[in-house]
This record gives sequence, C-alpha cells and structure tokens, in this order.
Amino acid sequence: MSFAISADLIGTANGKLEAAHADDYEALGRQLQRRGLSIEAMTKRAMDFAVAVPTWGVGTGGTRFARFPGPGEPRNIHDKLEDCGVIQQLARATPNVSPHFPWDKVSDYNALRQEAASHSLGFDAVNSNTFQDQKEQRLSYKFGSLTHADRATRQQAVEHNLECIEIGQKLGSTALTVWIADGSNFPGQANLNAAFDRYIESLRTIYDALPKSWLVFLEHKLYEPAFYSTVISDWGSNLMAAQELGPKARCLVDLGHHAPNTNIEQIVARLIRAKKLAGFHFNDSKYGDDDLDSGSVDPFRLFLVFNELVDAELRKAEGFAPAYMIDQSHNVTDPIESLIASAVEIQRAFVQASLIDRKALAAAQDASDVMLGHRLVKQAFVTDVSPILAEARRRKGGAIDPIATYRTSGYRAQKAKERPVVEGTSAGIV
Ligand code: PSV
Ligand code: MN
Repeated sequence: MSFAISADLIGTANGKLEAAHADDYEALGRQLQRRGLSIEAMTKRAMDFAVAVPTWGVGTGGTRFARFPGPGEPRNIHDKLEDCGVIQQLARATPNVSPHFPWDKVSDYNALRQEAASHSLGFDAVNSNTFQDQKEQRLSYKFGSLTHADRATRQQAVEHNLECIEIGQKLGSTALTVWIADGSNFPGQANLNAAFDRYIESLRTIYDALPKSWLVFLEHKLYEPAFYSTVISDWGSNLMAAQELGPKARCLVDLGHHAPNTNIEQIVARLIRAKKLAGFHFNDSKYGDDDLDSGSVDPFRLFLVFNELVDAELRKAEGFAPAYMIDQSHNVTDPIESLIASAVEIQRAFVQASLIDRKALAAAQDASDVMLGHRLVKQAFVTDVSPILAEARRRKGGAIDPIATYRTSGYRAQKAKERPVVEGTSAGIV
C-alpha cells in the first residue's frame, strides 16, 4: 500500500491556522469593501481558477551540465500522477496534468485515465516530443524533425504527432502542443524560408488530423538548442504559421521563450486581438529560458500578463479561451513544493489582476491621467490577496498552508522508501 496524505492530516494542520486565517480574511474583506470590492466574489474567482501541471515537472530537472536527482523521485507516469495528485490535494488549483510523449507512454490509456481520476486528476493538452531521439527510433532528429530536409524524417515526426493525438483522445485531452527544437547553429546551415515552408507542410498534415473540437498549440522559442536560428523563434513566426494553418491553430506563450526585457504582456494583448492566443507555459526567468518557478523572480510581470487576460475575459473578447499550464525545471527544490508555490503565485496574479477597477482605469487612460492609471494597476498588485487564496483552498478541502502541510506529512521521505533510486543520472533539459 503506497503512502498517501490523509484528509485528517490536512484538517489537523488547518485547525492550527484557522483562527489567524479567519482574522486575516476578515481584515482583507473590510479593506476590499472600502474599495467597492466583494471578497466573496474574489474568493469564488480564486476557487474557479485552474492551471495544469506538467507530468515532467514533478521529476527533478537538469541543465546541460548536470542533474541532481532528489530522494523519492517519480520513476514513471504512475508515480508522476501520484505526485500531481498531492499538489492538487493540497493546493486545489491544478486539477489537470499535461502529459509528454513518448516519456509518458503506457500500453493502456483508458486505464491511465482512470488512474488519474483516482487521484482526482484529468488530462490537459498532450505534448509531442521530436526534440530527442528515442531508443529504436529509425531516423534521427539531430538535424531537425518537422522541418528536416529529409522527407522521411519529417514524415516520422508527423506520425509521432498523429500518435499523440490518438493517445490524447483516449485520455480526454482536446489539444496538442507542438514545440520543435528545429533550427540551425551555423549561418549557411539551413535555408531560413525553406525550413519554415516545411514546418507549414508538416503541420498541415497534423492539423488536418485534429479531431473536431481539438486545437493545436504552436509554441515558439527564441533559441536553444539551435543557437543561430530557430524555425519558430518568436510570436511573429508563430502567428504567421497559426494564421496560415487556420482557426484550430493557436500560439502558445511560454514566458521563458523571449529575449530578456521583452514586453510579453503586449504580445499577449496582440495575440488576443488576433484571436490566436492558445495559452501559456508559465515559468519565470532572469536571463533566458531559465525555467524558474513562476512568480519567483518577477511577479510583477506575471501580474501584468494577467492584467491583459482578465481585461480580455471581462470584456468577453471573441475567441478568448486560454489554456493555462506550468512548464518549469526544478533543479534545487523539491518539485512538489515548487509546483505548489508556482500554482499559488499564478492564482495570486490572477486574483490581483481581478482587483483592478477597470472602469476607473479606462477613464484615466481616456483622460491621459498617467499617474492615476498607473496607481490603479499598482494598487491591485500590492494588495496581499494571500487570505483569499488560502480561503479558496480551505473551502475546497485543501491546505491553508500547503507547503507547510506537505512538509508535515513526510510524503517525500515515505516515497524515498517506496521508490528505489534509479541508477545513472543524465544531463539534459527535461
Ligand atoms: C521547450 O523548452 C519547452 O518549453 C517545451 O514546452 C517542451 O515541450 C518543454 O519545454 C519540455 O522540455
Ligand atoms: Mn514550454
């Protein structure tokens, strides 16, 4: 019998915090009321908020240099689902997981779907992987996959994506996320336009195989592993591709996939306007695609992204239905703790952005009252909405302090006993 965190343990942990929490919640309620806001409405919004967890996120990540595995790491998709279940049990904001293939391959996907449900989890977008070679793979992706100069290699990569769609259907997913590492490391290595043309041609076959009600999310990334040119390097190339393919193709914004200081919130605004925003891979960064925990370095940027998202939601922007996912690499923390903290930070940014007085903001903007507009946005950002987030978790059966409760549970130490260490560490991005 594998160890699981009990509802009793959460109840006991909450019991110790309840009085202080109620006090903080009431105080915040009074503060918001003075601003014409209902804490109840905000709590309801927090309760309805969800962001998917990536199956690959519960394992310790790595860099090009090393991977330092932690104790009790998940060994397979079954262990990963168990860990994702704990994140949802404690934080109650991550009811879906986003699987990556072939990493999460099993022989029976109907059984896997049931297994996820037993952890109160469903499946979000399925991710294909043509950025690595797999054992027994016929043709290598060393020089590209969907855009490879060789037709047979392109075909192999297309077929993998078609298989991902088939698997996704069994799991209850409704979207395929495609990120390719294709590009070049030397000027002269590839014809920049021919590579893009081949991308469209390959994606066309994948697009045509999408079941009704499915979308394909195209993910751009500035650089890495290709360091001279990447085929889908930015939101411009991404938007061109999505527009050329048709309405089921949308652009996925991974926050780490832009040059430092890029105004990502403006990109988000433009994609919403073009009805092409697929959703997000949330993470944080300082220099590049650092894959740090969401909101850990620049929570203001995360908030400004949500400012655009809440604005679009409230004005009912046409075609606006973004999918929220986390995509991080945890190298020096317990991945469960990082994913809990990140889900809370993302939810925090959403609630903070919901506090903005949109009417007053529009009036300030129309009157060119710069300082007032800025203050209205800033006031929302500096409001500590922690009691709202805690209350949302508490009402849904989660933990008032999810990370402290996780530590008290001894879950990781138990898993270290149950999951023998897998020998051999490899370097590499996960
Ligand atoms: C690429 O860096 C990426 O952001 C893509 O979403 C991949 O699927 C993911 O990371 C996992 O490696
Ligand atoms: Mn990503």
